[in-house]
Amino acid sequence: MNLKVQKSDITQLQVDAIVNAANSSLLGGGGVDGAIHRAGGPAILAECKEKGGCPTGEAVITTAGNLPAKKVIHTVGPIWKGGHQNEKELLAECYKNSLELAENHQLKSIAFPNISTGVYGFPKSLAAPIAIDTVNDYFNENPQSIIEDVYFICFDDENYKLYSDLLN
Ligand code: AR6
Repeated sequence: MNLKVQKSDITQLQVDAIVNAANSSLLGGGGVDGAIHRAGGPAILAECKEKGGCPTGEAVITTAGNLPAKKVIHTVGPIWKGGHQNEKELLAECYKNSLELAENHQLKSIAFPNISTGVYGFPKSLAAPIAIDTVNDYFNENPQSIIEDVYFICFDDENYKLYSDLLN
C-alpha cells in the first residue's frame, strides 16, 4: 500500500472514498464537513439523517452525491480537552474504523483530512503521527488488505509540513 501526502481540497479528489471530519449529529457543520456537504449536495445529508448520528471514534458510510469520489466515510474525531480524555485513542479509532469500513465496501483508495485539527483543536503535531502510525499498524495487522492508496490531505501548510517530514 502507498501512503501519500497531498495539499488539496478533499472535495475535488477522484478516489474511492473520502473521509469527512463530522460531528456526532452527522447533520453538517463548518470546515471540511461544510465543504463536503456543499459540494456533494443534499443526497449526502439525506443518508446521514437516516444513520441517526455517530459516536466519537466511529464511522459510517454514505453516498458521495455529486462529488467525484465514490463514497464518503463520516467519522467523528474527539474534541481536544487537554489530552487526558482518551483523545489520542479516539483519534486513532477514527482512522482504524474508517479503513475497516473502506475495506468492507471493497474501496481501494481512501483520502483522509486532518481529523480534529481544525475546530476540534487537537494539536497538529500530535495528530499527524497518530494518523500515520494508525494507518501503518492497520496494514501490518491486515496484510491481505485490498486498500492500495491512502492519501493524507492537508489544507494548511503546518499539517502539510508535518506529514511530509514524517512520511519522507
Ligand atoms: N479539504 C481538506 N481539508 C480541509 C478542508 C477541505 N475542503 N476544509 C478544511 N480542511 P475541521 P474538526 C481541514 O474544523 O477539527 C465541523 O464543523 C482543516 O484545515 O473541518 O475535526 C464538524 O461539523 C483541518 O486541518 O474538523 C464538526 O463540528 C481539518 O480539515 C467539527 O467541525 C479538520 O478541520 C469537526 O472539527
